[in-house]
Amino acid sequence: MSIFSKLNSVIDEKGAAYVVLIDPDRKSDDTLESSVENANNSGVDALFVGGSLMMDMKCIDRVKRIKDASNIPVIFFPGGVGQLNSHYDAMLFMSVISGRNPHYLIGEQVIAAPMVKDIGVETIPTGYMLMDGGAGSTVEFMSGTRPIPMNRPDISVAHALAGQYLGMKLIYLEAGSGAENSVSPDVIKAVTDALDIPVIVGGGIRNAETASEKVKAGASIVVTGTIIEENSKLMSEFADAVHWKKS
Ligand code: 1GP
Repeated sequence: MSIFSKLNSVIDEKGAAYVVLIDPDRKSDDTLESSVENANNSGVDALFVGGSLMMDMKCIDRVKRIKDASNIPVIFFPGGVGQLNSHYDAMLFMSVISGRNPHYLIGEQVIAAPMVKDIGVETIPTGYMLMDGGAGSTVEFMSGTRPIPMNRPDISVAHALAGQYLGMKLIYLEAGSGAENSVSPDVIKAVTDALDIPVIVGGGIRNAETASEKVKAGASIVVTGTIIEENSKLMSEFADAVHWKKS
C-alpha cells in the first residue's frame, strides 16, 4: 500500500491524521531518537521531515537516524532539493502555489525530478500555500514569496482550487513555523468546502484545543513542529484531539 493510501485510510478511519514535523537540523540532534520513539508510542500517524534552513552537513545522517528509529511513515517535507536522500518512505512533491516565484513553482522540482526518479521514492503532489501567520515566516523569506492574507478566504479558495485542477493530491495551508496566528478556521472551512482533496494545516498550532478547531473546520491532516520540540510529551494529547472519530 502506498504511503498516500495509508494516510487516506487514517483520515477515513480516525477523521483526520496527526503528523509531527521534525527538523533534521543540528538543534534536534540530541533529541532525535527520543522524539521518534515518543511519536511511535503516542498515536502519531506519520513524521514530516524537513526545514527551510540547514545549518550543518549532517542532514542525511539525521534522516537515516529518524528512519531507523521510526515505525511510522517518514515523509520528506522539502525545504529544498539539497535535503533529498534515499531514507524517506515518501515525499511531498510540492510547489509553492501561493507565490509567484518561478523557482519555487517549478525550478526546484525540475532539479529534483531526475534524482527522485533515481531514488524511486513515492511522490505525493502537493500544492503548498503560505498564509500570513503574522510573524514573517522563514518560508516567506527563503521562498521570496508573499503570504496570502488570512482575512481573504476567497483568494485562498481560488489558489487551492487551481492546485486541485492542476492535479495536486493534497493542499497544504501553512501559516509558517512558529506563526503567531495559525490558519484561521474561516479559511480552512472555505477551502475544504470548495475542494475534493484533503487539506493539511500547519504552523503556529500550540495546543490540542487549537488542533481540534482545525479538524472541526475541515482539516484532514494537522501538523505540529515547534511545540513538540519544546515538549514532546504533548504528542498523545494532540493525537487524541485530531482523531475525532472514535471507534
Ligand atoms: C508545519 O511549519 C509547520 O506546517 C510547523 O509549524 O513549528 O509552528 O508547529 P510549527
